[in-house]
Amino acid sequence: METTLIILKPDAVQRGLTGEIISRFERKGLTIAGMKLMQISKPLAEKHYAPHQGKPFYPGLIEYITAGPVVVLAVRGQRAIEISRRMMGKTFGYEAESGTIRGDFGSSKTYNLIHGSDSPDSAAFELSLYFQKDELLDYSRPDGRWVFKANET
Ligand code: 3AN
Repeated sequence: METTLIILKPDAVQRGLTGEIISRFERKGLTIAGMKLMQISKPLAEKHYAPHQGKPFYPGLIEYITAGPVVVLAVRGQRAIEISRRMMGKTFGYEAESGTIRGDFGSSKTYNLIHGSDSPDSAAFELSLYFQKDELLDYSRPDGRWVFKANET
């Protein structure tokens, strides 16, 4: 079982797309283990995007992610990291395939609607940035046994 950090970025909130996007994770069968509406501070954004420091797009990235409220989610399930990345689509909306979140709703190189952790290590680090341990709830969905078959490899 994996838990991944998803952020519905300021453009997703401002464009009224949060319900649509959260609904996609729910319908995929993943479990929402944590969720909050918040404004990301500059220091928090700098911690999150430390690996991108020094890149030409870094200042714009910090400005964008701190520009307005975001919805932060902890999404849980078998292969949750890989599944979420596929659901998001390629980084830029104009390259992302239709059927993905960015492909269906994004056209920009900057405003790409959603962040999702790209590995187990980054998921653990990013979850620790945005959630206290007691904000992640451990429960299972009653339909879960029809989403993931027991002992499926
Ligand atoms: P992804 O979000 O698809 O994992 P990363 O991790 O490569 O993409 O980059 C992190 C964020 O940095 C992206 N979400 C995007 O907002 C921004 N970004 C990455 N590359 C560029 C670029 N060449 N120009 C502008 N923004 C970029």
